[in-house]
Amino acid sequence: MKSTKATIKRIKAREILDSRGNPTIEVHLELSDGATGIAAVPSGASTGKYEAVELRDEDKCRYNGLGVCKAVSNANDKIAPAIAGMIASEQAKVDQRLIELDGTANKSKLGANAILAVSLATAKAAANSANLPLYRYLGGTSARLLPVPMMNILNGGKHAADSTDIQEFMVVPTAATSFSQALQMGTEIYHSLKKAIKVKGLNTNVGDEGGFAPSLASNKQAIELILAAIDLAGYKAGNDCFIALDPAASSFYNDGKYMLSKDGLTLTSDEMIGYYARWVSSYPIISIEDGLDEDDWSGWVSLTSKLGRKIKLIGDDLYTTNLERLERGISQKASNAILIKLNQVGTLSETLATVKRAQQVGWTVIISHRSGETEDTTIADLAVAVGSGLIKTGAPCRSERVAKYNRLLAIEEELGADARFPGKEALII
Ligand code: 2PG
Ligand code: MG
Repeated sequence: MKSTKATIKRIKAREILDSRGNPTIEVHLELSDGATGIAAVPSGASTGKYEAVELRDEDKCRYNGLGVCKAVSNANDKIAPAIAGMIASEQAKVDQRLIELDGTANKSKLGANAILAVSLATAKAAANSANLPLYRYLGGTSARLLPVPMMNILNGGKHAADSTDIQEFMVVPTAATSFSQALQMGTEIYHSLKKAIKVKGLNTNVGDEGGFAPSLASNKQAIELILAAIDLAGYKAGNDCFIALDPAASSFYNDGKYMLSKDGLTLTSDEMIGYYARWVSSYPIISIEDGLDEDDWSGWVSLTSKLGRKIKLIGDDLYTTNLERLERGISQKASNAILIKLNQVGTLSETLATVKRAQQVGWTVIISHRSGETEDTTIADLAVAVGSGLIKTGAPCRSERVAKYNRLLAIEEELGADARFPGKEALII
């Protein structure tokens, strides 16, 4: 067993590409005992306005201004000397040092991308130093709950051109008794969806998260195609599997109105809630994420009082994994669940604090990828570490999505008989 008192010795950051061909940052971190950790940071398209700052170069001569050379040099030249010699297993101290070094409320000085890459590489190196897989290092001996995958099989909104207003249509295979079986079910439904789309003469190209992105006549048509696909795969919607939605409503909210261009509708907050209520009573929908705009707090409160006992109402852009915003949501009863994205807040410790608080009040926690991803699989381990019971990491298509599913298969195998899977319990509100 290597020493867990190993200290941070070397940091090497570099610019790499994400799944959309945009630059992002990767950090290699080495400890005094030779253990290493590598972490790469993802990037969103439908980003919440309260997210920590993703530092970009804004140099139009490189990658249309999206280069991350500044973040890379911040990691190499400013962060590295400031945390050299710190004990890697003291994650909270390292993260606190990063927060102080940045000194801003939204991590705009050093960049949340630079800070998170170092924060995660530190945890991974410390796990390696302790000879532990990341989920065990972060979650302790009780970490053994595999998540039910919420598989985004039809992409719209900002993740696809001319598909649907609603950004994500997910299938959630709850009748499975293990993660691997759930993955199989969701993947079979994904392949059936391709057939169902083809039969209609529509295109089967995929969007940013690997889900199909046909040009549809309405938002409802997406649900109907998915129900057909579930049936075609030999499963029963509303029994074996359910549908989850992420409208990402901030992206179609304008001047106080929700504009559903595919449906030709311009709705008030109340009307938008009515729209969801009708869908929930007609279809086997178990959750709606970002059903309303990130600043429409009163709308969220009435949405939750109307549908919060039936389905999960998940705040993503609403909370941006931020503890203060979560506290407001808890006190106002603005939702009953939270989406967790490490790069919305910028350090592992802050992310874990938000997860802990949400779990403390009995809210559902869903660990999530971003639409721009890398081969980094940290979120798979994080989901098991915190026992979220749910993960959102795209379609079973494109390696940056599948890498997370494959990592969960490996964790499940490693846990063997100790592995637990929530199945239908993941639906409990
Ligand atoms: C979301 C995410 C991930 P993005 O809205 O939940 O699916 O999208 O990374 O573009 O914010
Ligand atoms: Mg979302």
